[in-house]
Amino acid sequence: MKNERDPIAAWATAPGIGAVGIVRLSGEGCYAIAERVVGSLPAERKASLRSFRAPDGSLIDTGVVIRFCAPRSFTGEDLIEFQGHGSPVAIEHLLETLQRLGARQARPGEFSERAFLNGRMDLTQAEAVADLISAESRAAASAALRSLTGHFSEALRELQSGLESIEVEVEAAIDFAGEEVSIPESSAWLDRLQDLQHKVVALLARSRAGLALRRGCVVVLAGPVNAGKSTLFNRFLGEPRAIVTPVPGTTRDWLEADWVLDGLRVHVIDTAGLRESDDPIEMEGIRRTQSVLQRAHLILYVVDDGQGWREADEIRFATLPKGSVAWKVYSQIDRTGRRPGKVDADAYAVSAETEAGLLELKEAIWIFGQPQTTLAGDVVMARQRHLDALERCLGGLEHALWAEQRGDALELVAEELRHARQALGEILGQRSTEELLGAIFATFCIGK
Ligand SMILES: Nc1nc2c(ncn2[C@@H]2O[C@H](COP(=O)(O)OP(=O)(O)OP(=O)(O)O)[C@@H](O)[C@H]2O)c(=O)[nH]1
Ligand SMILES: [Mg+2]
Repeated sequence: MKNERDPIAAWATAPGIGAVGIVRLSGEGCYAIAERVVGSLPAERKASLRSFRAPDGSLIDTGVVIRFCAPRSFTGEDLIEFQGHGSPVAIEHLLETLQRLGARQARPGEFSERAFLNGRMDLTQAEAVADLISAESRAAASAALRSLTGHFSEALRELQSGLESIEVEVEAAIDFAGEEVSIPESSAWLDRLQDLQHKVVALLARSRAGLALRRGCVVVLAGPVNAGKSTLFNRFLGEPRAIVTPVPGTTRDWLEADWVLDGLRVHVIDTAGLRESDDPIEMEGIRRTQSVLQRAHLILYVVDDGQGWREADEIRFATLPKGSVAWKVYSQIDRTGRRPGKVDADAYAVSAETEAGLLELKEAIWIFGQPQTTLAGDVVMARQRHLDALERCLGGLEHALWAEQRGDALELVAEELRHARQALGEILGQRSTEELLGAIFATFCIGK
């Protein structure tokens, strides 16, 4: 993303009538523009009363002007804040004047984007600014603040430097291979690698909980074809949203809906049944199921009790994404006569047809969702892209460990470690593309 420095202006307070209306002006040459509106500028960070005037000398408003000098400003550039009366007419007039004098209307999120590009904050912090503004609960605001003040970035940087030091040792072992130099045993860094892996899993859990604060607790229904997932989905929502038929492979695209369960915001997703298939449409559906599973806080792995728990289910269940909780749900028990309700710690028996056992399952989901949406101590505000990158980081660490255990070449281990570290860098915006930044900042509000 090119680092533009031209002066930009925008309304910084919420649009509409208010006690105070703030306009921000930032970029190269912004002092000269501001001087033509208010006369002399006050000293740095000193609030002073001024008249705001149009080029023809007519009065626009009176208010406080504050000057921030680069790099000690929100954007890291020279910046002026005009704090006038909250009159939409006066504010529009002021903005029009600033534009006539050479400033450009800021794009949504452009102030934050500049703050990021000028190193005032990393990408997770810039995102946290937007998340704080749009937080719908105190818990969400508090998690956003935790990210904004750097808790998330710190944890990521710690992981990065831990990984870096392991990489150095692995590289050294590669360089000195075969020479008569004593190199550290691999067990020295293996332990640390495992330790890092646990830390990534823990951070993933904190981030997932943060995402839940924004989106609600995400529950995904998955499992083999014809298990009764869509029927259960419809029962949860209380309406026939998903198509249900006796044909295996009915659901192709995944379906999602918001479900309020006794005051708990749940985002529930129905997916295509999992099986070996040659049908390209169904294969695509199954591929999508796999990607949707990455978003889950809770996975309900549904099987038809009549078919029972099969070996393929065991394998799929064991390879569900780490960091989310998975329960087994034996469905259609009206046809098998199994006792409804809790089977064991993480298994439930239900009938979507007769609703037997549904109450217990819903209660369990409700209890599960609670810590995710209440003020858990160290939750950090996160976004889907953070979770995706953390999952990729974890994948890299796992591959590195496997490669080591299999006795593969150390070059392979080093390569996997590098991937893992790069994934962390992406979250912080250290390796960001113009497209990614554009997509992130475009969702911000204007003036932020
Ligand atoms: N008796 C009985 N039949 C059920 C129950 N749940 C689902 N069924 C039937 O089982 C068949 C498959 O149900 P679906 O809900 O479409 O199953 P699914 O898991 O979504 O299947 P796919 O979308 O193909 O993966 C349908 O004929 C349903 O009517 C149940 O609890 N009891
Ligand atoms: Mg279905």
